[in-house]
Amino acid sequence: MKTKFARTLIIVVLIWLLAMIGFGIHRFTSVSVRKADQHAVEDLFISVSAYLDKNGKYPGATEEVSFDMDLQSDYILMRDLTGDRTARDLLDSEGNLFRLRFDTNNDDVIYSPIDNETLKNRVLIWSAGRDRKFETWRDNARSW
Ligand SMILES: [Ca+2]
Repeated sequence: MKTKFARTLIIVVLIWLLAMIGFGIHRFTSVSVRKADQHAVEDLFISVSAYLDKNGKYPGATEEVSFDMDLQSDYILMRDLTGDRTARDLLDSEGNLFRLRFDTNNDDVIYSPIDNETLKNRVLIWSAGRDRKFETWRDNARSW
């Protein structure tokens, strides 16, 4: 009876250990930034910067405002950016829109969405990452 209990206990512990190892591997692989999303962020950053240089205003930003605007890579922004009336939402590999923050009050400072520190950027772009959460940053692609 005692050995049967010990054997059962060993099996339960082994299953638990294997589950923890599996969970650890899953965690390890899920924190890295997807290369495709990082490339998409960089391409979008280049497109927005080129649009800004050419037009003297940010895509999707209607007029000068006293605050920095947050936008998403939806079809409205992509239509404005590309000039293509059939433009579609730009999605990351998890199906989420990218987020963009523009220095639309033109003070050469943007507040970081990570920690609210001031950054000397005109454009910030980021993704939600593999976990589809914008507030968890280890897996998010970003432009800065
Ligand atoms: Ca995330």
